[in-house]
Formats: sequence, structure tokens, C-alpha cells
Amino acid sequence: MRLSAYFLPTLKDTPTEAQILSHRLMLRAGMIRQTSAGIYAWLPLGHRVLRKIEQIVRSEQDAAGAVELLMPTVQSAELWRASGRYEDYGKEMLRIRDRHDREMLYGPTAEEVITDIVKGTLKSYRDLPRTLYNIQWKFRDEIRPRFGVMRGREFLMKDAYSFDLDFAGAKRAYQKMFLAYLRTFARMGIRAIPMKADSGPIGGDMSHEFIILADTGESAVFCDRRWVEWDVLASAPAYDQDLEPFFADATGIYAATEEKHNPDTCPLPAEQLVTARGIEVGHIFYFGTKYSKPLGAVVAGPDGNPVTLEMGSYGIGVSRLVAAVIEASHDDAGIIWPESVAPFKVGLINLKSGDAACDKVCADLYDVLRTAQVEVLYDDREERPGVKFADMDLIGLPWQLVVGPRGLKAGTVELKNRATGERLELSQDSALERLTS
Ligand code: 5CA
Repeated sequence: MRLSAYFLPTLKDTPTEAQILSHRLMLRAGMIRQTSAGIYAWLPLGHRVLRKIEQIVRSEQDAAGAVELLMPTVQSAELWRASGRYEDYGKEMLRIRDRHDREMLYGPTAEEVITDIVKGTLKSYRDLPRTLYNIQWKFRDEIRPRFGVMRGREFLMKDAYSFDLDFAGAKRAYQKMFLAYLRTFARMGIRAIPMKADSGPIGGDMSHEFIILADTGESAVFCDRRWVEWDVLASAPAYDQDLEPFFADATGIYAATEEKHNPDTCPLPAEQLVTARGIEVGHIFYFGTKYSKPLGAVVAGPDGNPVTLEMGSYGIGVSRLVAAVIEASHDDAGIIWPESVAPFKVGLINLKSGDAACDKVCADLYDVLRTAQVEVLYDDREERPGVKFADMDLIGLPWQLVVGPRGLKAGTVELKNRATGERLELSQDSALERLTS
């Protein structure tokens, strides 16, 4: 992509309305634009990151055996009346009336819809287990939307739902998702700690929140120091193996949110306890027959008798993750994207646009990189070098490839690693080799 033909409205000044760093950086880097309170347009750069994160979530859900579908955003109130949640959900639910005066709503989650979809289609115990998921926009009329996409009103969520015959099956589904979540967040370069949690209005009694530690987090959390250093995935099993020992190990190391933490009964010695703030990027629940029972979702068991489906649900805040990754990875100059979620891998900086030699070399590098399917953003604007460097640092692409007249005379270009700040003077060929290998 040539920057001269892109849409990247970066800001020099720090927006005063933004209270936390990720929100400020997302606005300054031209990633999002607020259109109403808690509602954002994803500008091209932000949209690319959102899609990258979504794709990592999708591939790990698929790897864990979950099956993707897409449910609508607008739901009928009728289903929520049947589950008993329509009144309970309160003011957070955006309620809508259609032209026939039917009560509709913009879905804040989809337990009712998915249960209604599988009802009558999953007919027998032989159709189980099944886990279905979708990645879809949700709306919650948060009383205090804040921190940008971190707590929006409209936000993108991955929500998965498991269906099993009995508790043992449901527990296995839960453990699979637990492991899938650890893998998902690790691929984004962040350490999300599974913490015992309250299940809130979703209901149920086995529940973990996946939380990354950050000073700007909304909730207080408590965990064993080991979580901060431990590579939990080093000993992770494959999905077709027994997951119980891994799950027991991982949940055996203390980690709890404020609601579940009790200083009097906490088993850890003071020096082993980390007290911090955290951002919830995922939340998983087991809730048994809470929805399947009122909605009548049953299958025929092995003896032919009807069995009410055992369910769990599993959420990931896809749009929130964009901000969470930034909270975890930035410096004074701007964002530092982990390569796996970066909007582009390389920023190509032409220090003297309009100079025939610089233009030619940049055009060549740009072509070779694109042919090699390396995602590259080419700053071909007629701007001062200082502006280009500052913008490139701000938007945080992992590599900067800098082409200027002085280097070209010496036969070199400069390759800068955004995370380490390391700069190398290289021939064009060896720079390209590093970026394409
Ligand atoms: N039905 C369940 C799981 S499918 C559910 O809705 N869980 S949840 O309420 O915990 O939401 C799942 C995830 O969505 C959260 O862990 C969080 O990362 C994200 N999320 C929730 N509310 C918001 C919000 N207002 N803005 C951005 N992300 C949010």
C-alpha cells in the first residue's frame, strides 16, 4: 500500500478526551474514529489489526474443533422471554421495535439464539459433542463506555457454545476452550492468565476470566508470581489427549479476580502473591442446562430417553484485544505491534520522495516485497523525514526499511527493528532477504 493513496489520519497532538494510553495511541495512529458514545468506525489501519486478531481467534477455534457459523446481530425478544433473561438483562440491552411493533433487540450475547438453532437439529447423543462459534458484533448499552474500544457499546466478540450429553463431556469441552484460549493469546504475543471468576449475569458455576496484567486494567486481580514467568503452554497436550492433568496443573496455580479473592483464605505467602490490575480479554463459562432446559433443547440419550443438553459459553473480546495488545506493547514513540497482529510487516520510508534514485529503489523494493507477499506500507509522501519517522514509530510496524540519498551512494539501505530499536546498514538484497525469509 502506498501511503499517498491510503487513508491514515494520524494526529500529532494527544487527544484530550482519551484517558488511557491505548485509546490515545489508537486515535493518534488513525486506527479508529468515534461516531457516537462507545461506537467506533474502524479506519483502514485499525481494521487490518482487527482482522488479524479475528483470524488468529478463528484458526485456534477451528484447531480446537469448534465449528464457525454466523448469527444475526438483531434478535427477537421472544427467545429471551423464554429463557427468562429479557427482563433481567436490564438497561444494558438495546431494545428495538420493528414496524409491526414486535420487540427486537441488538444482541449482547447469543445463548438463546444458538440454543434455538441447535434445538431439534442435534437430535441424538450421536450428534454430540458439538461446539459452534461466531465472530459477530454485539451491543451492550454500557452505562459508562470508556477507554475507547476497551469498553465500547458496540464491540466485536467471538462467542462459542458447547453442547454435550453430560457433565463429563461439558467439562472436556470447557477444558478444550481453556487450552485454545491460552494458545490464542500467546499467538498475539500477550500473556493472558486464567483466573477463577464470578460468572455474572451469564450464569453457571465453572468460570474463568482470561486477564492480561496492565496498570490501566479495570479490575484488581491477584495471582501467584509463577504466572508471570511460567510458560504454561510448554507442556500443553494435543486436543485428542487427556486434558485433565494439564487443566489441573494450570488451574492449580493461584489466580483470582477481586470478587473471588479472599485474603483470609488465599493459600499464597505474601511474597508469592502478585497484586495487580488486569484487562479481561476472554471469559469462559460452564452453565449446564440453564438455557437448554427452558428452551427445551434435548437429545435422545443412549437408552432413547430425552436428555437436556449440557452447555457452556466462551467469549473473546476481539475488538478489545486490539487495545489490550497496545497496552502490553508500546513505548514513548508509539505502538510496537507483535508481528502476528501487525497491520503491515514493513514500513518502507522514502526519505526523499521526488528524487529519481530514491524513488526508483523504493519502487523496486516495494515490488519485490509485494511479490513475496510481505505486507508493506510505502511512505511515498512528500513530507520531511522527521514526520515520516515519527508516523512510522507511532503506527508501530515491526520493521522499517529506510531509503535515503546518502545510503544509496554507499550502496546501502537501513533496516530498523521497531521493538529493539536496532538499526542495520545493509545492501538492498540482504535487507530483502531478511524481510522475506
Ligand atoms: N456469552 C458469554 C460468552 S460467549 C459472554 O458474553 N461473556 S462476556 O460477557 O464475558 O463477554 C466476552 C468478552 O467480550 C469479555 O471477556 C470481553 O473481553 C469482551 N467484552 C465484554 N464487554 C465488552 C465491551 N463493552 N467492550 C469491549 N469488549 C467487551
